[in-house]
Amino acid sequence: MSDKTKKFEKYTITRDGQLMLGKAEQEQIETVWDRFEDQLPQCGYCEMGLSCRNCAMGPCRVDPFGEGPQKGVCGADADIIVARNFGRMIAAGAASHSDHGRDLVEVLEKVSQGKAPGYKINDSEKLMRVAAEYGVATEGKDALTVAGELSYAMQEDYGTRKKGIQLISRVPPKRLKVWEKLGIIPRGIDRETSEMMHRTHMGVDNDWLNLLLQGMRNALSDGWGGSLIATEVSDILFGTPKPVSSTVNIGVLKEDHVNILVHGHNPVVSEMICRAAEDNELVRLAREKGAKGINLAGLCCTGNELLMRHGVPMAGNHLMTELVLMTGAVEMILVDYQCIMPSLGHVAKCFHTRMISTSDKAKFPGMDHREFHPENAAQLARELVKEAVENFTNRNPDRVYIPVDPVQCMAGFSVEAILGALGGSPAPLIDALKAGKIRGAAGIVGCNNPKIRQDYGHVTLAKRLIENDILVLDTGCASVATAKAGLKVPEAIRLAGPGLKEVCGALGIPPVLHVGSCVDNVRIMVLAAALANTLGTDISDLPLAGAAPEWYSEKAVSIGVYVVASGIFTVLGPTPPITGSAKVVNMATAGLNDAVGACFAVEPDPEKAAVLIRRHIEKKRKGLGLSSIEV
Ligand code: SF4
Ligand code: MSK
Repeated sequence: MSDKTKKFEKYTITRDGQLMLGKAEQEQIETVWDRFEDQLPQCGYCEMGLSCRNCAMGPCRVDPFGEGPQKGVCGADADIIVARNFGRMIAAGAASHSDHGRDLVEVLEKVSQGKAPGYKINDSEKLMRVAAEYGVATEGKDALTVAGELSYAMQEDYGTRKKGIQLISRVPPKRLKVWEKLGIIPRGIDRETSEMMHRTHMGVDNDWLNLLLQGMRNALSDGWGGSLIATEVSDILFGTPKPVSSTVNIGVLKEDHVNILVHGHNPVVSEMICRAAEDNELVRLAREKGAKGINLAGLCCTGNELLMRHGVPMAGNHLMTELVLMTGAVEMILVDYQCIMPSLGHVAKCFHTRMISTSDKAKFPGMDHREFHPENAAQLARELVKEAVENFTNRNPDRVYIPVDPVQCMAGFSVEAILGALGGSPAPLIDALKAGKIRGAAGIVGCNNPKIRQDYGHVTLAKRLIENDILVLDTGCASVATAKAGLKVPEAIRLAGPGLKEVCGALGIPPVLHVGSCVDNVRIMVLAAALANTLGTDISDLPLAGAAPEWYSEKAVSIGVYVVASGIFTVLGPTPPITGSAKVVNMATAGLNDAVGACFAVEPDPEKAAVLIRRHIEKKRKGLGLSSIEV
């Protein structure tokens, strides 16, 4: 099949992706790329953010060439419409992360009440630390009592009447002053999203700049609120990640095993499946059915959560989720929520794979719905793994196609693990930055998007940065891309510049560190804040940058905005739908510099994006009085 796969090189740089696209074509199974091509040309008004359907007087659109209408029926012009649309994207993204966080807090509460059999406190040291941040008295109290009080305090944070959410206490004082001056200190987590939706209703906020300010406050309620809570509570319940070795790509599936995949974002379900897949009785049953055992693997971010904490292999990122089904070797995929294409149930019907949805918030066509709650999760996970095992006998061995070998990778770089590798404090990292061995650090985050050749943006950018002595920290689908490309093993230092090679070599770590899932972008923010606090400076003064080379989701918009509002320059691959307003574009790509000390750039070519990031990092080095080079 390999010679026939040449034409798929324009879709993906991955060998497994190309080969599986060949199988899809052979079996005439539609993929995300087919549907993308069917949509072309996509609506130009929508691409520019110039269409509005916020009320029933519309839908309306503004003509970007100045020939057609310049205002919607209500009188909203291009600037208002673009800013409103962008604000709603942020609200949706912030809501998604924050609601994910809330689900974890509710599990923490049930654990404290003894109503969540199978779940427990895994990191009580972190529990006590975070509880103290929330003002929960911990002395003389047992972990469950503290967990109950912390969960209450966190739930309060969602609707707090205080002037700011709790965890902005981690933000450097200089940054807080910036937010204070702009009036964008995030108040309650739910409040900011709710207010964003209110302001974008017809006839409310019709000042594009005021809308953008609320957009930043809303995104900050995600980054320093909902997402941060999601990460911290996941660590408390399931353990704070430590460096771990594993494997990645479609080759992690095993022909002679029952293969079960988890997909989505929230570890509440996948952790239970992980435990059930190790159940001796179920492994024995798998052997009785003719398999050698049970093989659990991940997809997207719930996979990242399991990879980070348990070294569970990773089958693929966003655009691999349909293709993995075409191996014909998957007995069951369990999904929770976010980034799960509604097409998956239909693709699965072409094979014996059973698709299971698990959240009351996320039902899908072609999937069986089996709802997880903290009370029933352990039991239900066992039942479902048993059903997956029983499904093994329905597999057609003649259709099994797992054409590649897996690639080794290392994951598990939480802030605690990074500081641990550095001997307990950021000081060695700061020394390496000062000495110029490491020029700076960049976070590469976000998704795949069929508009960009799959993984090309992530991998090319990461390679260019590490070869120029810039440490890369990545999350989400970006982290899976660089892992597949072999950048997440200590030996990858051969691709790094001399300084980064020396530092990573001495520590035995890869030059591209896997920091976690989408919500775990906050780990990068927390590390940046810790660096700034140690240096007594602001995050925006540090030689740091962010990039989302293949982003697609509203969550990525919220992430990008809270990263920039926190002071980190960020380069986007795909253009956000704001080009219909010159004012909004100018503000996002330049004006924000004056307001928050950072801005966005848009550059779909990762080679050029790398140059932008290197230039920015050298500029920041110069500002700190460190050696800098001309880029
Ligand atoms: Fe049209 Fe204004 Fe209604 Fe939007 S809010 S659909 S621009 S009338
Ligand atoms: S899964 S948000 S496609 S990173 Fe987090 Fe990947 Fe983007 Fe979803």
